[in-house]
Amino acid sequence: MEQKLESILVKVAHPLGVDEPLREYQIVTAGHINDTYRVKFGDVFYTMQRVNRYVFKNPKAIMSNIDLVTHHLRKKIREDGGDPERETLRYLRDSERRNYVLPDGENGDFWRMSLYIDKCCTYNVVTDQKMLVSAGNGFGKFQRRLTDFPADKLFETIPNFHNTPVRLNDLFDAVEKDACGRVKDCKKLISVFEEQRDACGKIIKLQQEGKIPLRVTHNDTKFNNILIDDATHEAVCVIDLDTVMPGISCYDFGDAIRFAGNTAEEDEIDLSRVTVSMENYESFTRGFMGAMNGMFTKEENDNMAAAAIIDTLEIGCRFLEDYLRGDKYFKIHYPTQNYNRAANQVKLALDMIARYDEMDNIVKKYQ
Ligand code: GN1
Ligand code: MG
Repeated sequence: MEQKLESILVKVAHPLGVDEPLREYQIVTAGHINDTYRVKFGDVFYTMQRVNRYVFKNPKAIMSNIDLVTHHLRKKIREDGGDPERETLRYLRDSERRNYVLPDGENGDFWRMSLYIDKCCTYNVVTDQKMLVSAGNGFGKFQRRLTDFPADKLFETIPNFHNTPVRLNDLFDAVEKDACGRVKDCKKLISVFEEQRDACGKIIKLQQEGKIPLRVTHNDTKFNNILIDDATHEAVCVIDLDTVMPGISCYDFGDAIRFAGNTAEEDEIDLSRVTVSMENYESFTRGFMGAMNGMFTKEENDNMAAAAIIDTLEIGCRFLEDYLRGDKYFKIHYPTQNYNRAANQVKLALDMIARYDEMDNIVKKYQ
């Protein structure tokens, strides 16, 4: 084991009341933002994370949100006859009830530690439709259980997180600055964002006009942000609660489709493999809409399919912006990965645009 990291893990665990010896740890590679480790102290497994302070300017606000939301969820899960220790995250606290540790002082690394939920795992690609219906159901239930949560108690941890027009403005600003001289290689992708710019503002405009409600949403509903039970393939627990804040339900649907509806991985380079799987789309829709059980408004239902397209373009735009600015936000494992991710999302969005009617009809079937 690397000495330095090992001693940091011990230093973080100690104030959280974990004094057993550190037996093992593994790096968890899923996720583009935080550093995640699966660790074992004594006989017990935990998840430990170093929160990315470049992305999250106010990590204490995130932990306050998580505290309130998981408390509310635990109550709801209990009422539904579920197991709150398995179906939502439990962060450890220090003697002053803080659910985080700053081992090197206020401005140093920001750590947190949660109980590890065993006998389940996450998937990057969908291997089984049952998992997907259940994941849709899990993300839907997450929203349903938060419908009576007082949203004004939550901090907006990343402003304009799903404000697609603002995201596009940021991209065009990066194009103008061309900090790394990369614009010349991205002309084709940039032109797609220029063409789609107006269409991308549709949902946020409806929300601003009061026609689509703000709800408490997850905002990062990737398929690998829900734990799936090893034996039953049922969704167990929604994880990665960093971006839970007031948002638009359609984007939670759209983001899930962007990831789980893709026939290839998010950074697949062979774009002929990148298409929207209608089978995956329908499975997720069935689970998600079923869990919300008619609670969406007409405007929300009418914009679910459009949100899948807009969200796919939005994330593509963020990957491209990051590539143009020099890969400061999303972790990369090789130099052009953010470019490849952007090209992948654009290809997927164009495929969705061609199949919009089919997607919209599937939502109508389950609304
Ligand atoms: C990031 O950390 P992770 O991998 O769950 C990002 C999401 C993007 C996603 C793209 C805080 O999520 O918004 O949709 O990558 N999270 C943040 O895969 O920016
Ligand atoms: Mg995340």
